[in-house]
Amino acid sequence: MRLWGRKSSINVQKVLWCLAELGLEEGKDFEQIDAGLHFGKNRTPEFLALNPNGLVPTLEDGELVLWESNTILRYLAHQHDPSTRFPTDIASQYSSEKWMDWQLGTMWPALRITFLGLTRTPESERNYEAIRKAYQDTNGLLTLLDQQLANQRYCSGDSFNIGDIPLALCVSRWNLLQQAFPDQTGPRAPLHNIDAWMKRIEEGTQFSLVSEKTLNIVK
Ligand SMILES: N[C@@H](CCC(=O)N[C@@H](CS)C(=O)NCC(=O)O)C(=O)O
Repeated sequence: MRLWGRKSSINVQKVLWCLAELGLEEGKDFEQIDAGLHFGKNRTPEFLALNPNGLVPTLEDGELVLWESNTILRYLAHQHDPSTRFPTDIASQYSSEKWMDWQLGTMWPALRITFLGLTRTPESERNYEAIRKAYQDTNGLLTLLDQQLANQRYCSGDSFNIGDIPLALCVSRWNLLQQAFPDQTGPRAPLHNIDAWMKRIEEGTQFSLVSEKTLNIVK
């Protein structure tokens, strides 16, 4: 397999983390190619032939080419999880799917405004009102996840599932942004079930493999 994408991208991190959970090793089971932002490569004709969006991550597995990070996670779990690291009973699977769609369609679009505004936009061009509002909107959205985690240990039940991967990467950015830019984000909602879930994830999964790369982005 070949994974195109820089390791600082949230969407590439999803895939790297998932590969690690499945016991797949860089250099042995897959190769990773830095692409995107200052690495470039994602607008070349060769890359656009793989992914016409010109975005990372893009995964090649033999003849199959996939893009859309959450779809790549679904594929990897389906195709490369002989030990069933991720629960596959129908209730767990579709609860996990639900949170993955929510992450991509609802939560990240809000937090992305704060993230890009504070980390990728020159200070003179930042819309601080929009940045703060998006952060506060994310506080409200994450309350839904916090409520779910009051009754169960992970997003889809009592076992870690692929849906936890995109959620935890967003929550990690939500935490780090507030720590790095408290005046611009405003307060972080005190969501203790999310805190306990993040601790379980930090201690019981391969999260640390990708989280270091995130620290550098928000500094
Ligand atoms: N919905 C897509 C979004 C992909 C996306 O926006 N990727 C960003 C990085 S997180 C990208 O390629 N940006 C251009 C770049 O890095 O040059 C996914 O989940 O894979």
